[in-house]
Amino acid sequence: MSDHSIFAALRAAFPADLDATAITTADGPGAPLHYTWRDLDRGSAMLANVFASLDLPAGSRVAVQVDKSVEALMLYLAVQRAGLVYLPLNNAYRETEIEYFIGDAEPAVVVCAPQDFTWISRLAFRRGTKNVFTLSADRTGSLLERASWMGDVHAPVARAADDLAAILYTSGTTGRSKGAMLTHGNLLSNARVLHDYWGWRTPEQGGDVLIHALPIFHVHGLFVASHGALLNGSKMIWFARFDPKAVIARLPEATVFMGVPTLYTRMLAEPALTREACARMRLFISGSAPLQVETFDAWRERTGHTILERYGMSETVMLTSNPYRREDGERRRGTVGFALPGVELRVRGEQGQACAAGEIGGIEVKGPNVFAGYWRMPQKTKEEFTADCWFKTGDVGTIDERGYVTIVGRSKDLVISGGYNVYPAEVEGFINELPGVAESAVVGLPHPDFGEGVVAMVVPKLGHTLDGAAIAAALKDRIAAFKVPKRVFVVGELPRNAMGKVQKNLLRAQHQGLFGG
Ligand code: MLC
Ligand code: AMP
Repeated sequence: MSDHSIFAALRAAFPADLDATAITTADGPGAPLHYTWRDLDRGSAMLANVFASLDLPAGSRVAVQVDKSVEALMLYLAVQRAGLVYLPLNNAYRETEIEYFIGDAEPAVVVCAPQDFTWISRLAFRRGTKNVFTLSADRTGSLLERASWMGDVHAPVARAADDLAAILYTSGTTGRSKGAMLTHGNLLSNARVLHDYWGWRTPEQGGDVLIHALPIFHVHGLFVASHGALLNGSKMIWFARFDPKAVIARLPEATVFMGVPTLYTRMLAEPALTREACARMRLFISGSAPLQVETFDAWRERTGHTILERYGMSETVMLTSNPYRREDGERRRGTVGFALPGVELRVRGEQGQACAAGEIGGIEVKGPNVFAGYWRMPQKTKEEFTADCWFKTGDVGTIDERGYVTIVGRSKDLVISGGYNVYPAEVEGFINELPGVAESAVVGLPHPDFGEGVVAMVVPKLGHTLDGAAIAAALKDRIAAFKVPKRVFVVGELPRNAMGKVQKNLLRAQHQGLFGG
């Protein structure tokens, strides 16, 4: 069997000089800290030896909800090195959300922040998880304590292309959250394609330095950004939190930056963002949410750089990208570029018929990057693929004659706020459980900072009085704060069509200018 392990590929790309700096922290406890490539190798080996010492069955899941740190990245590498399955969890998730993920994925190991140990270990042990460790951003916690007793040599476990590497939970338009199963083949093929397509530079070409300012529990920060730099043996300037002023101050040392649109609009609000600050930069990449054409234009005007917008999702990693090289075409604003090499993308009408160039339809994809299915949901998986095995993305768009893909909307009822996905059905479910609530409707409205802002309309039960702010406060205890509506309106009834379906388009139109977006 040839080895398709994502870890092996990343490790093979480490530079010959293992004592060169791989990562410098820009914030967080003790910053600046300098980690060499040898540190990444030894650290991931020691952590992988912790897993080896636990004698875990093949395919065991390691669920991780911790603050961003270089050690958290090493933990990810260690899970891959040990041939286990990584399950990253957004650190905004609350108890109800975590309980579901742990119950569904049945991880053998859970790693959490020390301050969450009491409640997470309680629910993990109840669900049969035997090992719960802690990891803090200040490099304390039981995981590193255990690792410090371990040897720093570990033979990476070989993996086949279709072996599972990670499970990423994505909420659904209806029902429960689904765990998208990504294989080593998915991650590796995508990382290699992006490495080539975005022209990562060899040391002879001057090399690259990535500013990493995204969370590492979703595709964008974990795979696209981290794999990108590691697979090129490139240094990262590591931000645990995005701070526009601090990031701009480090641009002169960097060549590549990746962000969701909110990061770009927040940097544009800083006078320090100038051509001079960006003089050494080679590439700015945006994704995870639509980049407004105003942002694209303002960025070009201010910095002289044309943002490269790309499109992807948890189930598929990256699907399309605007061209990097001039000879491949221009970076066209408002589009997400071409299907990446090896990715097939088509647009289909509601009856499954092919759409002509420029005609709007559902975006369907195929390729080595497309996931292996939803964890323990064969029926759901089947529904999301066409009979001829194309994955239905739930995004709606067009392809023009040249092959540029434009996303015009979503068939899935999804709000993307600051690059985080919020499924209205999930939030409505939580609202409807609150006392005195008859029903609710959640929509996304244009928001100048987050792109879309979550808003709820709530109908009280007969004889009950409700308060919008109190509803938002009650939700904060139950769901991640980014999902909590920024505004809650108490209304007499919801507009419905003849079929009884809530007309969310009317609600959106009615409140369009709420955030001044
Ligand atoms: C934070 N808040 C948000 C929010 N982020 N509200 C709505 N949407 C968001 N995205 C709220 C918090 O709950 C809190 O509310 C308040 O804002 C301040 O929190 P904070 O933590 O200080 O916020 P901040 O650090 O400013 O975070 C904003 C952000 C962050 C834009 C930097 O959201 C972020 O890093 N987004 C990136 C998401 C990402 O990586 N997506 C990739 C998904 S992968 P309160 O009420 O408590 O004050 C994917 C596939 C692909 O989609 O194609 O890439
Ligand atoms: P997630 O499930 O968190 O991976 O989010 C994936 C979704 O984000 C996609 O299905 C798209 O709806 C959206 N998305 C990602 N990149 C872009 C982009 N560049 N433009 C518009 N939407 C995007």
